[in-house]
Amino acid sequence: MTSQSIEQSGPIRVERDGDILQITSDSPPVNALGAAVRDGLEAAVKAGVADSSITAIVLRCDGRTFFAGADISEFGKPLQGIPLPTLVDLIEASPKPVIAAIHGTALGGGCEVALGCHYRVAVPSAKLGTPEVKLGLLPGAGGTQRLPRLVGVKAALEMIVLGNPVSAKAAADMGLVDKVVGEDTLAADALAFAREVAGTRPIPRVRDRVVAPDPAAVETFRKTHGRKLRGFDAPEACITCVVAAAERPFEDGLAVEREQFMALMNGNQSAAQRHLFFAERKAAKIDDIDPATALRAIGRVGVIGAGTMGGGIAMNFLSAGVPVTIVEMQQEALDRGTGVMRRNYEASAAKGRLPADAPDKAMALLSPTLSLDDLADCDLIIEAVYEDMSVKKDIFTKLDAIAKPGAILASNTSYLNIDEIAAVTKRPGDVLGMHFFSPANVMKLLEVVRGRQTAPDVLSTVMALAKKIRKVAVVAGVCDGFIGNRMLMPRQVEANKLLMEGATPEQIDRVHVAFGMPMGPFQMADLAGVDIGWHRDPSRIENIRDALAAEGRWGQKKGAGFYDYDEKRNPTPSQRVAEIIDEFRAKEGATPRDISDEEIVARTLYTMVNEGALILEEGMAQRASDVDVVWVYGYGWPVYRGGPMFWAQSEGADKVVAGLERYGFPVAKGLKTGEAFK
Ligand code: 3H9
Repeated sequence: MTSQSIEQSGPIRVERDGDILQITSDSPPVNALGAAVRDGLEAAVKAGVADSSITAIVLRCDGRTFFAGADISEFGKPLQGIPLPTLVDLIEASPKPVIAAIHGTALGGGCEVALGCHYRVAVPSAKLGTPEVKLGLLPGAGGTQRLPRLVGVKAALEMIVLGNPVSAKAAADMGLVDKVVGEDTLAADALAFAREVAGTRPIPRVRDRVVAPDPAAVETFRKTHGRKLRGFDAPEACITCVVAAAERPFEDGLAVEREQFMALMNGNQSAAQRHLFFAERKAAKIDDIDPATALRAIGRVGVIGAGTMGGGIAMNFLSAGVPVTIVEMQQEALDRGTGVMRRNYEASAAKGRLPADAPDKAMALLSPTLSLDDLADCDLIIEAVYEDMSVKKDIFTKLDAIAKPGAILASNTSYLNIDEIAAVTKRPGDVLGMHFFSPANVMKLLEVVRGRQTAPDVLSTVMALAKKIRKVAVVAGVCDGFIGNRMLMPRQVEANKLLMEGATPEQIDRVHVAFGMPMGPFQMADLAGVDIGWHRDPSRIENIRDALAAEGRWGQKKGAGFYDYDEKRNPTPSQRVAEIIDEFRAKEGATPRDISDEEIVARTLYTMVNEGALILEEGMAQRASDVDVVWVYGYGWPVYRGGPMFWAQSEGADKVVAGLERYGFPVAKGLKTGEAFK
């Protein structure tokens, strides 16, 4: 390249190559469109337009990505610099063609900047998308009006309302990208492209295009995705804007977009979703460990147990290209477990979620064995057998003798004491908990349990590995049930007490579903199995759950649990369960009374918040936002409520405290002092 006269102003660099002006942003880590970037772009574009020797402008970014969006950390603060929509309009109004040269991820405002440009070229690995909906927002810099004009209503709905990015090739197929260029020659190819189009008149502007309304596509979209989007405000606002793009002139559509965007931006849901965006990233940081700590190399992982949990855990690593040795006690169980894994992969490939050769590739990395001794060359060994302390101690004693020095030894326990397990080894510093959630190959959450003696580099290594296998990891301390299951306990206890006092399973579940949970406590019991944890002694009936289990009402799998189920597993309230509850009430002399929904909220949700505050007080979680991440990613707490601690704060701590006091619960100090929200 023969570039001349390089000028740098803040994050924006401007250089000439003959009659083409190249504008490059260098704003790590992701070239977010903060005020300095926007102002620099404005000045550079204006300079290019004003310079009569320039015939076209190329816009690109240094570093790992094209603009990944507006700067989310600026939201909710007073606006500084040129607004992004104005900048996009300014680019589009340029009388000289502007070409976006895209690598990495052109997301949100980044995609909107590209849409304001007159042409878009991209490398094959680039991705383009409008993920604002995942932040409870919509593309607010003209994206809802320009994207449908370029790709049609159907494709725009998919991109804007679901928020998933598309590949450069898919973008080219739908008309969003004009040319896919060489992976390693973006700058040169973009310049060459700019020379080709420099003289084109009229300049193609997306705003001048017309898109036909497509009510059928809107209806099909709603039918297909309505359930998944239940409770969220942003998807409906996105649909309104896309419909406006097809039905109204460009400027009117922009006005609709602005109004909808501001309503979302000022609402609670977006605040909750933006909170989670940063919470998820903060969770990866360990307060008292130097981020530069050298990590241990993990070349091979061992998994003990090829049941549902062990198999799911192993799949995470195989999918990430890490070889796994999996151990079972019996050949039959080993074959069954590896068979399930293969079938899971094949089902995903059949649905097009994985390339056709992915199942073979993943399974080729798996070494099944019946011998623990084969774990000797593993760098990380995860035990995933059933929850019994003596069994776990026995395994860790054996592992201590087998594992190579420096290997990390992890237990997948969901509540047992990691320190007690570590104590049977001569290397407690190498031991920690890795609590996966079922199905382990699907659920995003990983609770990483830090034992009293867990070494800093062991913890850091596992947190980094979690990112590699695409989990959201949260550090928890050693306590019964860690963060997630510990908070489940008060909810369960209170839900059962409420039944005795007069509530029905349907009422309690309804309140939880209306709140936004995927299901209520009794629906969850029926799905997981009412018999889980049952002592299997039909003569010992201590509570309603025992009574159900003793009658074979084990939940959905038996067609009966807290509800009756038809052959399609549709639930109906059960007369028999009502009788069992009545019998228990009579036995305990309980007189049923009317229970309000508000009481259910206070006793089953505020008590969880209270437990979260205790967890923080005891130092079992690093920060309130970690508790939120656990409940959102592990238990289906509604994303738009930001997690239990965020929700409590937005409800008002005073209200939560008053609710807890009204029903006689001792209130955690942190809820009164505000410490519970830090
Ligand atoms: C928008 O554009 C609205 C407009 O339509 C309308 C405006 C009027 N802002 O994720 P990573 C930080 S809404 C600020 O770990 P990766 C992130 O916090 C925006 N900061 O990297 C982290 O900081 P730290 C629409 C951001 O490689 C660091 O960068 N765009 C932003 O795994 C690294 O991030 C989106 O929603 C941002 N926009 O993934 C895209 N993005 O190191 C959001 C990132 O201190 N971003 N940071 O923890 C992403 O999806 C991913 O970050 C990305 C990279 C895929 C780009």
